[in-house]
Amino acid sequence: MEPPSPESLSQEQAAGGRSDLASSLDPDYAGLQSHSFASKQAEALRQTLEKHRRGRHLIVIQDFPDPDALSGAWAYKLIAQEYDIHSDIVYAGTLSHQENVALVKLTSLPVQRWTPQAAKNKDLSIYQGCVFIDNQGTTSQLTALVQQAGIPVVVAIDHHSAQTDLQPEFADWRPDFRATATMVTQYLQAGLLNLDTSISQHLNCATALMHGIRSDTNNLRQALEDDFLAAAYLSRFYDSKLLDAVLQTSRSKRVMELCERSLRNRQVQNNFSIAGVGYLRYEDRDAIPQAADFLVTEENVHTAVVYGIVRDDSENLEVVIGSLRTSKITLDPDEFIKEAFGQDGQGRFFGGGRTGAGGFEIPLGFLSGSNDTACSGNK
Ligand SMILES: [Mn+2]
Repeated sequence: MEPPSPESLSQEQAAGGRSDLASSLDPDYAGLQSHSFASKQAEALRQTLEKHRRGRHLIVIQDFPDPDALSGAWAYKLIAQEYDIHSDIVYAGTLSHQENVALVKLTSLPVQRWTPQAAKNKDLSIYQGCVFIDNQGTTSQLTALVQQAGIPVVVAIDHHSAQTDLQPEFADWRPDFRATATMVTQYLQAGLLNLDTSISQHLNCATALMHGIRSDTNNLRQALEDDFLAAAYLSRFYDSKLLDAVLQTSRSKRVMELCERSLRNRQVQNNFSIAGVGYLRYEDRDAIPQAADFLVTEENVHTAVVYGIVRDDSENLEVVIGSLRTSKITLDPDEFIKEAFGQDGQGRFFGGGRTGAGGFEIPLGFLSGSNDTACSGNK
């Protein structure tokens, strides 16, 4: 039997009827369908932004932001600026991946770290709205604070499968998309912001978006037509030397050591490679996905899972965190992780994913069986 093509897989995963319709049409027409959907979404976003003119919004990205989230949030901030909306991009965890640190530094990406402790001392009443980009609030420790402060969710733009029943004023969910950066680039193409290469912020943001698309599509190897079209558009504005500089950052010694540990500890069974790396420092947790990226390159391995234990001192608890990487087209990381680990007492999943990649985070109390609700939710 023929394995399903990436396209048909993504259509199966797609929400709503749009892709079902598109799949029955010829490829060119399907492209047009996607285009008109994108312009409809851009128009809806424009109307929402218009309503919030002169407001101030908080853009929340995941605790450990990746290039897709960082660049998508930045482009969104620039778009919102056109409507005199001032927004602050914040994350609660750490920028630990060396490439992400380089991206932020080299492009002067306007992002702020708000630890949950620091966030408690912020005056949140200055924000009339909250925005989630490349996430749905489930991967940020700031979500609870924002909700407690009663800040309404104005916009949510994401390509992960639905994680929660968040009801933003404007929602753009495209689980059949590889990258949020692609979705946001389509807003630019629809005219929400005209990029201008004489403005260095625009040039840098276009470069960041290019990096975001590349990194969420496995260097374009899993890219779909929309990603290539978005990248082609960005190619008019981005700075290839700057992107080169971001990509040339080297791995830290600790990342190398963790890759070595995962290589030593791995167990390969039925094409799955699984490695526990024991305890690691909180700020080194981005080494886990890098180790998984590495293990999945071994011959006869299609899926790698690397996990370790980090201590979250602010909450005084230990958390098992892990990453999954797969090249197996028929394995849906999101489904796999949700099925394997289930939900916590509040119905929140311990993890999720997108095409080819997924991650999870499980407080150790769950594994020791002290949380009965969570355990029963797993069955
Ligand atoms: Mn993403």
